[in-house]
Amino acid sequence: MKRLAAAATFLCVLSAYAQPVVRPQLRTSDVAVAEGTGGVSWARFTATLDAPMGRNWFVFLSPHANATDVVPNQPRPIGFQFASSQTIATADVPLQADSEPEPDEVILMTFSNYTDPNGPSFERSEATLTIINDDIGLGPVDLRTTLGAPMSFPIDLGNPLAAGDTLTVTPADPEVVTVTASVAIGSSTGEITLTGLREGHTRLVAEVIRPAGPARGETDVTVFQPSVLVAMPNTVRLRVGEEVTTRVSFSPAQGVPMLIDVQSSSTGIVQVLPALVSVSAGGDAVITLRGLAPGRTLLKFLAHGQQHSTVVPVEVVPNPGRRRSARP
Ligand SMILES: [Ca+2]
Ligand SMILES: [Ca+2]
Repeated sequence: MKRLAAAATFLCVLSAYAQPVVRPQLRTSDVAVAEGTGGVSWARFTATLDAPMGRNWFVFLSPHANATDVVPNQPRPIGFQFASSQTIATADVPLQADSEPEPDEVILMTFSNYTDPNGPSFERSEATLTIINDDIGLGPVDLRTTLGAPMSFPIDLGNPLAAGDTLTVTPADPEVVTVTASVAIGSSTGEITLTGLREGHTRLVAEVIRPAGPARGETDVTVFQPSVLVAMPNTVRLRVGEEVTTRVSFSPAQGVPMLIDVQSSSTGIVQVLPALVSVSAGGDAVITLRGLAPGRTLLKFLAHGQQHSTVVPVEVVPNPGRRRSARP
């Protein structure tokens, strides 16, 4: 019996040497994706095993703690799920797909259990995710400019402009505005200058074509005729206690509502209601004046954010009816 047992042990040891345990090897590649714009976008890693694991097996793929563009606190873990006979699996990383221009982000993604002796052997312990900026900032969201007057505003590319990059800024309708862009090589910010060629509306599109991927930004531009403030009537005469209305508008009309301040040089002679009015798009605003005491004053109408103003002389005369009624 002893001999038989010894022979069996010898055969087992021999068998173990003859069939060494071979762990499958896991391979994965680095990934580079454009960030995306609006909600959440996804970066997909693919991992391959050179042989099936023979059992279900999962490995986490975790972004480095400093990663800013990976959506945190996901309900489902990020990683590779291999079924028993499976040799290829994918892991999707959720990205914050915002519209902010920002530099490309390089994130180290680490396998959670790459030292597990019961898992596969890992070709490497981490992979790199590069999130490529796809956003350009173009100053205000809605630009308004006066016909013929050059206007400048900032442009932000997110990444420094490289010599091999191509920056273009083009209007959808080249008959409405002419545009020049100025960003120095090695800088991420610069200036755009546009000049209104005719009244109208167009969309401005900025694009940087880089070897790693394009970035894009858009804004709306509206070109107006130079306009002046017009008050009707342009002189006012009223009695003490009397109320009259005056109207103010832009000529030519502006395409958006505009705020107008109304100031009186003597608040004791005439009361102005209201002192701040909004001129509707393409329309006018109504101001009520009430005579307080006999005298002369000047009403000044001032447009917010523009150089336009106009002045209306006002005369308040005594009210004979009131004088009579005041006598016994
Ligand atoms: Ca984006
Ligand atoms: Ca962004």
